[in-house]
Order: sequence, then structure tokens, then C-alpha cells
Amino acid sequence: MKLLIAADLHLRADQPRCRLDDDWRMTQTLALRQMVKYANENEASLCIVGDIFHPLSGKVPPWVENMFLRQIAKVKRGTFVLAGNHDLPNHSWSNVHESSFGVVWNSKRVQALTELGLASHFGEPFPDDNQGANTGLVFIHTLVFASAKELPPDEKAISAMELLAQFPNAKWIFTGDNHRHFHVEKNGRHVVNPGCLLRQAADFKDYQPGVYLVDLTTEEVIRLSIPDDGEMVTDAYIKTENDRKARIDAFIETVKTGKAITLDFQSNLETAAKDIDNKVAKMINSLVKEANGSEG
Ligand SMILES: [Mn+2]
Repeated sequence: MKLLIAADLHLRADQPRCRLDDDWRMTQTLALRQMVKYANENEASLCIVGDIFHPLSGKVPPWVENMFLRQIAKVKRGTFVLAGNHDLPNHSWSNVHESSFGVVWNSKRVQALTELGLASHFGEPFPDDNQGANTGLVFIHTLVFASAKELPPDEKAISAMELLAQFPNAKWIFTGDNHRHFHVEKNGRHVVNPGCLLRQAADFKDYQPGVYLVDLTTEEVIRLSIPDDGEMVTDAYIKTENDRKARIDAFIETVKTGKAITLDFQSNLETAAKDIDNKVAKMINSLVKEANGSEG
């Protein structure tokens, strides 16, 4: 049996700030199409280990839901899913019918990952009637890193080794949440984390998104790339934000050092407002007006 392991699709209507695509909808459609193509040409079942959709509200517009449903309709050997933290409003399964994941769940185009292995929706306990509990497969949406030295200090993250220790009966553990892919193998046991489907942050510019093809019989694990043009990822918005911060810092510094400052607070503000960006200038002008108003 072969599985195509994907996670963290983060499908969304709004284009991420780091993306320069002319047609964000088409970019997402092509990525989904490639994922489905990989599943079919390898005769694999598609397994999506959480975060199909992006907004933390769990809700995307119908066209995003339909974009996903129309593509997975072509999968020949079944699409299996579980909900990630982005899929459930307030991270609770009790809200599933308020979510876009719920639309997918009720569509009959997907099956539960509990049919293949031990699986639970984000934040939910593993169900008692877990049909696939004894297959040696575990599917879980939780933050895992390949090694202990990569663990961020302040997050609830664990290492692949810790995860293997938590599930001593698992031969394969498939994870979602960490957007950077890895595959760790230890004594014939595996942790496979496919990472994101498309780059959605500037620090992923040099990252190649993809999925894993896993053959449970031969134990072969193959990384397959999802085409995603690195030129479509920019950090320009970060520079713009930094420039803006630098201008505000310069203004504060001017005020602190008293350089070019008169004793008239209002004229100081008006002078300063000329040098800074519109939003702050407007804010200062409205404050000046408010101050004038309160005098009168
Ligand atoms: Mn995610």
C-alpha cells in the first residue's frame, strides 16, 4: 500500500503578503493538481495531516472550499483527512460544522484518517473506536522537529525521537504543523513530516515545498516537489515595515534630543508630521485638532 503524505495546505482567499503571483487562485489550483497527480500516478491514497485551510477562524469563502473539493474529486484511491489547528474554530471539534473543514468532512469526498491508523483531530483525544489503531500508523497534527537541537525554547514542540517514544507501537508516524519537511528513521521506525504545500512566508524563499510518497511494503520514502516559483516570494514588505519603523524611531530620537524643537508643542508636532508617513501624520494632525477643540 502506498500513501501520499501532505499537510499544511493553508488554502486561502487572501494572497499572503510575501507572494507576488498575478493569480493566487491559479497558483493554489496548480499545486493541488500536482498533489493529486502524484497520488494517482503512484496509485497512492492521499493523506492530508491537517491544516487544509488557512484562516484561524476555520472559514474560507466557498470558492476556496470548491477549489479543494474539485481537485480531490479526481483522487482514485481515496483522500483521508484530519483537522489541524487552523481547521477548527477555537481549536474545538464541537465547532466543526461552523468551519470549512466541516464542509469538506460532510462532502463524502473524504474519509477519516482513523480508517488508516491511530488519528485524532487537533486538540482532541484519540477516539476509542479508532478503526486503524492497530495498523502501526499514527497521524497527528502537532509541532514536531527532526532533532532536539532544533526545538524552539518557548513552544510546545517535541522532537521526532520523543514522538516515537510516545507511540511505542507505531512503525510510521505522519505529522503536520511544522511547515518545513523532514523524514527521520530510527530502527525501522519513521516520522514523516511533509511541510507546507506552498511558500507563504518570506523566510521560506529558499524552501522547496512538497509531499512524501511512502510505500508501506518496501518502506521506501520519496520526496516529491510541488512546483512553486521562488521568484514569487518576496521580503519587500518586511523592508517597507522596517523603513517605517526607522522613520518613527528617528522622529522619537529628534523629540528626545530636542533637535530642531521649539517650545511650542503644536508646531513641533506639525514640523515632525511633515517628515513622517501619512498614517502617523494624520494621527498627529487629528491629535492637534482634538487638543485645539478641547481648548475652545
Ligand atoms: Mn499549519
